[in-house]
Amino acid sequence: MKTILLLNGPNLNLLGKRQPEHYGHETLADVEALAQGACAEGFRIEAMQSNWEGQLIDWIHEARETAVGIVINPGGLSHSSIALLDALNAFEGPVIEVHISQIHKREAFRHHSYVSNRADAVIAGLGTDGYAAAVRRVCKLSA
Ligand code: CA2
Repeated sequence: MKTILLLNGPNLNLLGKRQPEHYGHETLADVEALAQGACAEGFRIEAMQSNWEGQLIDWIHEARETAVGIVINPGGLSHSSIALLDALNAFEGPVIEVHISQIHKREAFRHHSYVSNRADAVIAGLGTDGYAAAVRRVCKLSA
């Protein structure tokens, strides 16, 4: 079985509980189930969420040995974290960045993502469907 690491960053544990106008009504558990359902045969999802930058970085380091690809919604760290970018640069497989909302239609400070400098694809504005598209892409690239 090949493992895809699904990483969600700060505040995404609140999905479905607040701000539905930006992030919809689905919960993080719904997103993780959606991602698992999008896996091709022979792939599985390992889903993690943290509000801590260093924890996300440690999981990315571990993924160097355990995962074929990473699907990541870095949350607000997208717009601030060079350390997260550096960690992803040390990972060799495909990295797909997902944003539930269309960040380019929102405040100017959300328009730039450091993670996009490493990501093999960036999906924004598809709602939670973006996670399924990202998982399908990793499966295709890692088949
Ligand atoms: O659109 C996205 O997925 C974002 O990555 C979400 C981040 C935001 O900082 C990015 O600019 C775009 C915020 C995640 C916060 O999620 C919440 C969900 C429900 C309630 C409150 C926050």
